[in-house]
Amino acid sequence: MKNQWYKKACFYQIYPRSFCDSNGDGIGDIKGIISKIDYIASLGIDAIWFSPLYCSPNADYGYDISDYRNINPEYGTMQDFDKMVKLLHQHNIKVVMDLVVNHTSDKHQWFTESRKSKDNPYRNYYIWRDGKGKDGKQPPNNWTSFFLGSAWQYDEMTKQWYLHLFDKNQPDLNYFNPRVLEEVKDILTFWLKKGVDGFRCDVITLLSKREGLPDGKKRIALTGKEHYIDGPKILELLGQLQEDVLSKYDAFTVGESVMIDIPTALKYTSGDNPPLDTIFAFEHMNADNYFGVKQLVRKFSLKRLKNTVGKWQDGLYEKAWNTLYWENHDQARIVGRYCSATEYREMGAQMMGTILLTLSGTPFVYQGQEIGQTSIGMTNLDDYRDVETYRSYNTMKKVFGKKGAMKRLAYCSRDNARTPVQWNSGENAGFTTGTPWIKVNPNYNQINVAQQETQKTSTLNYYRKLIQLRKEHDVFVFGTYKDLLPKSNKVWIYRRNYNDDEIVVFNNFTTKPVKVAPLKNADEYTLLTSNYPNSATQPTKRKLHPHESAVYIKVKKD
Ligand code: ISL
Ligand code: CA
Repeated sequence: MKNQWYKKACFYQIYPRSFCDSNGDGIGDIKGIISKIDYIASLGIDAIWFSPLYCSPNADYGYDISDYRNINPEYGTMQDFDKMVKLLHQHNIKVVMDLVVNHTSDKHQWFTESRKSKDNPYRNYYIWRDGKGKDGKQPPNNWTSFFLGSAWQYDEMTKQWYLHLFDKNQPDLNYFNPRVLEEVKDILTFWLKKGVDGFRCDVITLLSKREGLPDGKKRIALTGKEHYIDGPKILELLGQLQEDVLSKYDAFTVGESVMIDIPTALKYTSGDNPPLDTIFAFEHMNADNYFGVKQLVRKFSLKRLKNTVGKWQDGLYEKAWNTLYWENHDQARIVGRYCSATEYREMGAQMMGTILLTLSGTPFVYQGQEIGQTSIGMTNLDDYRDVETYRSYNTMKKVFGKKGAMKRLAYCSRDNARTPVQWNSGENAGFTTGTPWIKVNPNYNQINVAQQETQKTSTLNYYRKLIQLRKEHDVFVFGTYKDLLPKSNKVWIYRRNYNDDEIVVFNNFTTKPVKVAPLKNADEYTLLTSNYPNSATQPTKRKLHPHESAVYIKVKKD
């Protein structure tokens, strides 16, 4: 029987480049992480997902891997890594690695070999095709990249095109070739033998492309997606990884699953030996855009968010296991998206934390979220570092003009999440003594760890409290979910039941007081926690404060 430790666990995500720099080169590193282990442990989290630490030319900062078995020298050595894992394990913190195997870097030896000639032994590790048109100068099909533009790159050397669903420096691996999966098994085994506890599997549902690579239906974004999202052989590939490697180590997996619906999620995560333990779904991150395209910014709607979250809470309940997240290295900070970044900023950050930690699924807290860091919203194009940001800017400026494009970047660029962790009010927020690789958010004087350590009511201490409560009350983890006011676009009030336990969570998404009706038998409940010092002690008729969150628990009679 598999050990399902992850169900009761709370995760922390570290994006190493921006966490803490130990040697003044402006780049976060493993020694920096080691120096913060006591802090990480003090959060009460049980596991860490590390964004890639492997060797990478940094076209996509680690999501383009040139060596799967070594640590990026910018981050340290394998000895540093081993030491970090040992220390984390001593603190009972599990280590989950990023597994990026839809593509490699174009500097990976497999690819530098592959492109040399059509009969190179590595040719078939990637997806090469002849172009269309008289001289073969048109891409083989109409698929577009996640980073916009064609998903094909022409290579002079052999006069063929290779597929890249992401940047042109990230050629897609060819899973039509069974050798490739064998290589992945070896990579997994290598890290599992070192003692890591599992993998966050990057864009894992894209591995299997449809035979013949047919043209896709034309769309605003991701033309071709029906031919590789949840593709024909994907479950078989994942099944093999489970059977031959992962199950032998009882390793945990969470699969990043772009654009899948609930029935598809269930195929991956339900049943006795599911291909994945759990997935990251995306739908709930689209409450402020049109068609799931983040650049098509739209006013946030609480109703949209609640509908989506509710659907997933119910859809997976007792069938499969869910994850919960608001932030990661690909999302702008949640403060400023789903709650106000100006008025009642801290209350909003805490409200989003309350919801994250009182729903069903495994919560993931992204570095800096626990202090309510906000998006930087840079206005100068040169200050951006992210490849996706540049590619999306180039497309957007044609549609929205330069100004419109910059405005959208400021709102949704991935670099919003990649500014350094704000440790204190010293130079560069205490992240580095050198020049940071990406700008520090200038608000570090108001928002930083050191200051929040000293305040009882800080967002940091609020997260700690909620993480602790989740451990103490199984109803937080395993309870049913019911939205008590699904039609409201102002408040989110839900009830959760598990055995004889019950909690009711109140959240005001507006920055104004909102009147709420009393719960039936309000006097049977008591306040467990809230983000205001003066929340009502029982869920009676009253006004919720701006961005107030209050968790009530039903008192047991005996
Ligand atoms: O961030 C996105 C665009 O806003 C997403 O479409 C993102 O590209 C998608 O979620 C896949 O993300 C993962 O794979 C990418 C990498 O750039 C992301 O950082 C990673 O999380 C390619 O490896
Ligand atoms: Ca460094």
